[in-house]
Amino acid sequence: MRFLVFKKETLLFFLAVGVVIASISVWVMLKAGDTTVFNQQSNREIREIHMVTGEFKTTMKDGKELEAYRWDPGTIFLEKGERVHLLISGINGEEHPFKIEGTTIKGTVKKGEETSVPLQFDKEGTYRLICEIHSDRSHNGPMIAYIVVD
Ligand SMILES: [Cu+2]
Repeated sequence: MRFLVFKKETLLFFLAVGVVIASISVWVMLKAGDTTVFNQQSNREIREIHMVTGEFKTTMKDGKELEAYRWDPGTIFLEKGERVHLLISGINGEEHPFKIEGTTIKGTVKKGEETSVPLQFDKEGTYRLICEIHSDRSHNGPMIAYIVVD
């Protein structure tokens, strides 16, 4: 009875072919992985949240007028790490210079214009969007919106 015997050169050839096939397989799997990640990111659109500047106004019995500027909606919710474009439309009030507490985000919303504010938070928490000239009751506010990140 004879066993199948290969020459040393033949064995080396098969070994080399095996290594090449394994390498190509690994490369294809990695490329497929890359593509999947890429598609997930590009298919995931940046969510838009729309906000307006509004105004509450009333006249008291003694004729005195009260008014408060507001961001509307007054609370928005984001997931941690989520990318959002906050689009603020200036309706009431000539302009509203704002900042977002705990960040370097600043800007101004002007009447008749839309201000785009890109948002992405790495930490959970409640961040206040504050109008710097209508920050409290004595300045026709409080014009504060709450950005809740969880
Ligand atoms: Cu304001």
